[in-house]
Amino acid sequence: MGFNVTFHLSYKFRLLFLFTFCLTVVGWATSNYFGDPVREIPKAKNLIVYFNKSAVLKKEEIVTNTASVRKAELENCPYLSPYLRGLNKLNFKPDLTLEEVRAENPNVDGGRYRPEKCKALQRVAILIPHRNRERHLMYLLEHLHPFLQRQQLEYGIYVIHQAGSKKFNRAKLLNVGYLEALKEENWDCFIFHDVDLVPENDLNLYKCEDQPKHLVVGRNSTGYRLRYKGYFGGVTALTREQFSKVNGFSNNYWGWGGEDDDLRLRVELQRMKILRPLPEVGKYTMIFHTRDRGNEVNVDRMKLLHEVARVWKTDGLTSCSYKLLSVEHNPLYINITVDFWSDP
Ligand code: UDH
Ligand code: MN
Repeated sequence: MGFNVTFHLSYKFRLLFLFTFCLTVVGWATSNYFGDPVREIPKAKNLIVYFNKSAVLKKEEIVTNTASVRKAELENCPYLSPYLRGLNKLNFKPDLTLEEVRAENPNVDGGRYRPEKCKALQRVAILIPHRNRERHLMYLLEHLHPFLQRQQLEYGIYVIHQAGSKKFNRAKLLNVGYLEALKEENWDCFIFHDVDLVPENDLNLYKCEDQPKHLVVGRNSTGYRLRYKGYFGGVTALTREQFSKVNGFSNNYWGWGGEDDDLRLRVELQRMKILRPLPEVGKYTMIFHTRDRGNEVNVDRMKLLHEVARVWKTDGLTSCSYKLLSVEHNPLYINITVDFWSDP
């Protein structure tokens, strides 16, 4: 009997509990509909954001997965890009800013780019010796980025900046550019590029051939004619191997002139031949400038040119010492700053 009463009581109690519980649940559930709408909206929003987040995450996973698959399976880009336009009249807007150039090139990341839809035929490092030519650099970047993208190249633009105000050394800066660029990518091809020469024709391909290539056949300032027979300055293209075979540039040309002829002699000593595009293709506009302070004519250049055959093996990439001050990945180019004057 005692057992029965306890059972009975506990049964009633359980019924009451169930009833109260149901009321609470119904109350809570309806409060979602009848409660303060302003308070409820963030809840719903959070829920949507949460679902979206997980959906986005999933999407990203899919994208990265297919991207890695795609990277392995990407077909080679065609020998001639379908985006080429040929000769183009250049226009240098006086009020252009670097910010605008940046906005026009959203696909460039830290000075580098690679085509999305195909595997580039070559990975190309553009090396630009630089000091105190910021406007020229801005115009070159403005034209070069879309130009190289139309050529479907994988590329990086390196600006090698000489610190201080002592004599400028274009050749040594380019050696530094080669050595430093190779630390972050095994580039196939190197384009040694004056900051003030802007290519007019995108059929002038910024890639390397089986022989060193000279890309500036003519510029506006010389009536688009080769400056002199054998001229090998302004813009040149050498593969990683071709440049290393000649031990790079000489490091001993301080001030203007001779270093490009020196490189030509090194190339010829290795029995390589210089290639050039057709005159219509190898056209450049040189942005007008006068001679820079710190880059006065090098009066020793003839003497140095007579020694190339004797010294090329010991003067070049293998002996290029420098003080690296910084490497910055700017949006549109990689800036390498060096000092040559604290060498022992
Ligand atoms: N450069 C600099 N800063 C300098 C000197 C040279 O950035 O202070 C770089 C730059 O990339 C330039 C390249 O080195 O394009 C070659 O130097 P340059 O443009 O002075 O050589 P170029 O042969 O002119 O074009 C020489 C003097 C021109 C005098 C014109 C008088 N008619
Ligand atoms: Mn110049």
